[in-house]
Amino acid sequence: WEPPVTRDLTISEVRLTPILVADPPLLNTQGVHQPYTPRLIVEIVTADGVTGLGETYGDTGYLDLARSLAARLPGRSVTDVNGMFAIDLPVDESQVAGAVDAGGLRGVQSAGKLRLSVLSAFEVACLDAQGRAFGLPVHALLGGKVRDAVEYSAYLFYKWARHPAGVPAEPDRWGAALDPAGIVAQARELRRRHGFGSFKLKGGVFPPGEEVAAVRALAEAFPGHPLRLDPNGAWSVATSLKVAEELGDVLEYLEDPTLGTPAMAEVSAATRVPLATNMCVTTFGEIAEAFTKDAVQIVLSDHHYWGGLRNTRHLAAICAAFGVGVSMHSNTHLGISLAAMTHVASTVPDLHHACDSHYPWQSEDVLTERLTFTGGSVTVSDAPGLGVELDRDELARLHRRWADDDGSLRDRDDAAAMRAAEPGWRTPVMPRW
Ligand code: GKR
Ligand code: MG
Repeated sequence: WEPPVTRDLTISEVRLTPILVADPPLLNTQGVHQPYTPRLIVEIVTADGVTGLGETYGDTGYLDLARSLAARLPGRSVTDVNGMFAIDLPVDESQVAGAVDAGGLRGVQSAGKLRLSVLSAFEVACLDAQGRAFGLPVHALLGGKVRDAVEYSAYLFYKWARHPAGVPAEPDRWGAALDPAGIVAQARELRRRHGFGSFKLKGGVFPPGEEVAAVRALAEAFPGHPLRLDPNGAWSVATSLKVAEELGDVLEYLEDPTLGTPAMAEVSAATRVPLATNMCVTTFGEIAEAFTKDAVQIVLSDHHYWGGLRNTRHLAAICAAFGVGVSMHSNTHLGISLAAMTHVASTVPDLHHACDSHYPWQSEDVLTERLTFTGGSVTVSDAPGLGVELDRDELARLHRRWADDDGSLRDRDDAAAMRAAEPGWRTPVMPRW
């Protein structure tokens, strides 16, 4: 018998690196993506020199809170994740206001959700560090994978060919997609590059009839493939029901057709099209009302604001108990988050819908090697930790971009980006249609 190798898992240092990442002019109901979007890269270093990686939103409110949390961690262990979640981390209202992004596309913002969105990156970094120290993949730390690959859907966006004139941006190789033919061409290209077998269209951009026509065109181009439409709550109950009626034969589900649990429940009661959400069920506290009213049939987790990978599994267990489906949606993210999503998704038994990912839209990443989709899926890594490595030169370059910014891009603001093209643009009052 030989004694096991003991490691010192005490946190010696936490590094926070805010970055700005290139983003194409993708349209949503609030406006358009800015040419660069903020993300925060978290590194947790142990006394033994093992470094764990995490990623979350980089907007100022998140960054401020991450700084307070980082200061409290040295001396604690990377295995004490529950203890980290119990740290008293006061959030003030100005931080909450600073963290509201894109008019609430991540649901209602609150101090609790802001706190969890920050903690999630630290949880992922702790799990990555543990995995590297023990030689185990993150999925093993979560109880083990039940599948070897996680399926993602193509995330289709209406988009302009370029950011508005005069706005500095990286070159865009995708071209415009502003009508059914453009959306089908985009879907074909995403399928050609990554093999996706299901398609989600971000709606709420054009009058519903035009978006119905785009989904019909997708159904014709890809017969039998699962299709979803997500207007981020831009429609009234009546409009939602009309769209459900018109697309009922081709939709896998409608995602957040209307805003708020009571309105979603009204739609749900009057259609057989399943409803999914990443807007009305975004915290544990919102589950009871939504499930008892049968407002949604599928909850789309986002490990960032649900508070990490363990909470995502907790959510999946609650959904399973209520016969509600679970899957994942995404916000603009890089490879650390895609790896984290893939690890946790690989451990959830009842994952019956492909997750979605913005990753194909991100031309930049902070990894030495990008993650790839094969046949629309990401292979679950069995390497220690998340199985990804940081490219320090790229991290430094994207951080310099953040440091050089005058502050206008450090908080995502899709409405402000839209005003560069349409000076009178205001965040629309919902429902828009
Ligand atoms: O990136 O424009 C976008 C999306 O609208 C994103 O912000 C949403 O949070 O993709 C998300 C969704 O599924 O609602
Ligand atoms: Mg959504």
